[in-house]
Amino acid sequence: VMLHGRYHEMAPNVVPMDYTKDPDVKLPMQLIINMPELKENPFKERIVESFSEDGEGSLSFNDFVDMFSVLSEMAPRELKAIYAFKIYDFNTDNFICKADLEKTLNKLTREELTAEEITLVCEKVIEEADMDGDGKLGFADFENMISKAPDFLSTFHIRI
Ligand SMILES: [Ca+2]
Ligand SMILES: [Ca+2]
Repeated sequence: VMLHGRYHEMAPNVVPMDYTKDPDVKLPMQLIINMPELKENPFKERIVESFSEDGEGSLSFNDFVDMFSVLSEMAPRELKAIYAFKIYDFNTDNFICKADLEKTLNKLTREELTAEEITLVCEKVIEEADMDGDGKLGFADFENMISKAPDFLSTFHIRI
């Protein structure tokens, strides 16, 4: 109920109060990423994109509810891990490679590290987490990584 209110208030002229008829309404990414809960999140565009069923970043009310349930502090860690993996996999090849991890770290550290520092950290993280030795992180490697470095999940907790 509260989420419907939030969804409605972003575009009162577009979002009906009555959802019993399942209206075909979507709100553009631009509106969603400006919500106070997301505005400061360095991954906001990636987060919204990964919940957008049409893949273009627009969210139906259902997508919107899914997004908040994964981001909520009550969501199971495993579920957050699945989405974090998806979000950090910038080139969507189902692996976190060195380039994905560099982008991730740049965002997580808000570009406070030098390029050399980022490269060093990435190499170290991959070396430690890469259990099958293929030089990139599959989902099992990724879970291994976040068990050692829970900060990788911290950006996926928001209060609503
Ligand atoms: Ca990738
Ligand atoms: Ca691997």
